[in-house]
Amino acid sequence: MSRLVVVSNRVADPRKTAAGGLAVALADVLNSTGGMWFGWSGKVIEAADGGKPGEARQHTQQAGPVKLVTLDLSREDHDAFYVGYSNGVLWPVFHYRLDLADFDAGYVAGYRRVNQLFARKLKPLLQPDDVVWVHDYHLIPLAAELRALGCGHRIGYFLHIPLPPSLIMAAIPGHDWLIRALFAYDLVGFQSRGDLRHFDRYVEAEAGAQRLGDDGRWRAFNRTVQACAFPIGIDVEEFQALTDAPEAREMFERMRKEYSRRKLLVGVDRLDYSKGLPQRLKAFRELLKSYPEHRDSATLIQIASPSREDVTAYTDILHELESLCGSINGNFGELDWMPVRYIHRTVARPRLPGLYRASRVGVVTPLRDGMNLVAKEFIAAQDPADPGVLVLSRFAGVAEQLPDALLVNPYDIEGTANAIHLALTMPVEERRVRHQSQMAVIKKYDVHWWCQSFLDTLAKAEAEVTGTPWL
Ligand code: GDG
Repeated sequence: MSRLVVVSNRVADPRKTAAGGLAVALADVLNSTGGMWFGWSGKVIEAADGGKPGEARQHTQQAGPVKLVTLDLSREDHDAFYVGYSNGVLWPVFHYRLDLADFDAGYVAGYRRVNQLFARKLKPLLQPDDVVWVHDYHLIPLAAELRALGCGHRIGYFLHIPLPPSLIMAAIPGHDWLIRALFAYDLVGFQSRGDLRHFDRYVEAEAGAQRLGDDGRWRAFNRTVQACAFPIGIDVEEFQALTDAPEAREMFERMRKEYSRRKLLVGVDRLDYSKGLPQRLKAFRELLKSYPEHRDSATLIQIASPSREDVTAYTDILHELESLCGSINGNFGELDWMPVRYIHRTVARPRLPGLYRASRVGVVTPLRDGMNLVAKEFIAAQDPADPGVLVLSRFAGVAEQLPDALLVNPYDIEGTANAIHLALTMPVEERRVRHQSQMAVIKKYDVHWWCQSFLDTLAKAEAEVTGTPWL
């Protein structure tokens, strides 16, 4: 059996399950075949401490059968590669936010430099039969850089965030370079059929690629790549076990007691402009305005865990949220009722399932999302006899899989308020039927399915050995 090498921007210790579903699933595979996880350590070396662009300090640690290899990046590389290009260009554009992108030429140079650095450091660690699985937008050109160094390995790539249509992609200077780099992989995976369609249309129209058969294979730039959709799932069993554990039960009991005559709505998100938080609060305000029967009753608990605080767009959204919460509570609150509980902290993972289960409505309304795992966690944590209702943005990848959620357009504030009202008043029979069908989907397509189906497809992909420099 070949050894699996996972490459991602951040590396998680597979012995620590607190890291959540993705880390657990990857750890399962890595533990069974033995393997290596390679990526950035999360540490930055200042220039004054010897940090130089294009250079890194490397650390190796054995975690059971898994070797963890991490790199400390120089300040200059970190700022251009991570803050600049990854989070200042690719993240906003791939989430359709051209207005927030900052196309500084220094950023793309840093992005390329760090991908070359990763390739240079990884290449000597690879064994001939290794299968390499690269994750996410930080590392699009990694396979191209590895190929340029003569790597003929089987290399797969999974994009966790959406891929926008060609006209949006085209706003990125050098977008053709990014898509060409994807052809250095043997298999490219997307979250949804919608994203896959965007890839297909781009490569056909802009790159003159030729479709080979109906299994997602494309030929261009002297290479064959297979492109498919692999919607990521959660570890349903692990999440249900977490729901039954003491910490979640205690959270559930506490919430039920405190809100005994009220109905809870819950939102759990990283504080990110893609998650549609201001629109969600406005929809909740609209609900209280248009449906007065929910005043003094419906309570929205919004957890917005801190994220990327070194990027300006994130501090702007923080202020907008604080002001919206303050005005809703000021205008609608009573002495003994606060409509919005806004928590700008990370809540311990074992408590989340209890919070989900105590809530009548899960509000997952991103403006754009690759998949969105919170929607699946909310479903997994419900009591099948008295389940809550999911109000879900049609612009999250997960909407393709969950047509029985109440699908909304998050930009339509009134429409979203109406859907929340429907969710709050839905009879238990209908809630049960909807929950049952959603549960069947998330169980079938769980994170183990995702991992296994990606790796099986990669194992069968038509691997080509090449030393062609791609860039
Ligand atoms: C990217 C894509 C895709 C959130 N707040 C807290 C907390 N969380 C956990 C949730 C969930 C995870 O973080 C968030 O997952 P999402 O899928 O919603 O979103 P992204 O972080 O944007 O992830 C996304 C995903 O990759 C996987 O491919 O689905 O579309 O954007 O597990 O529970 N966990 C804890 N405290 C918090 O306060 N413990």
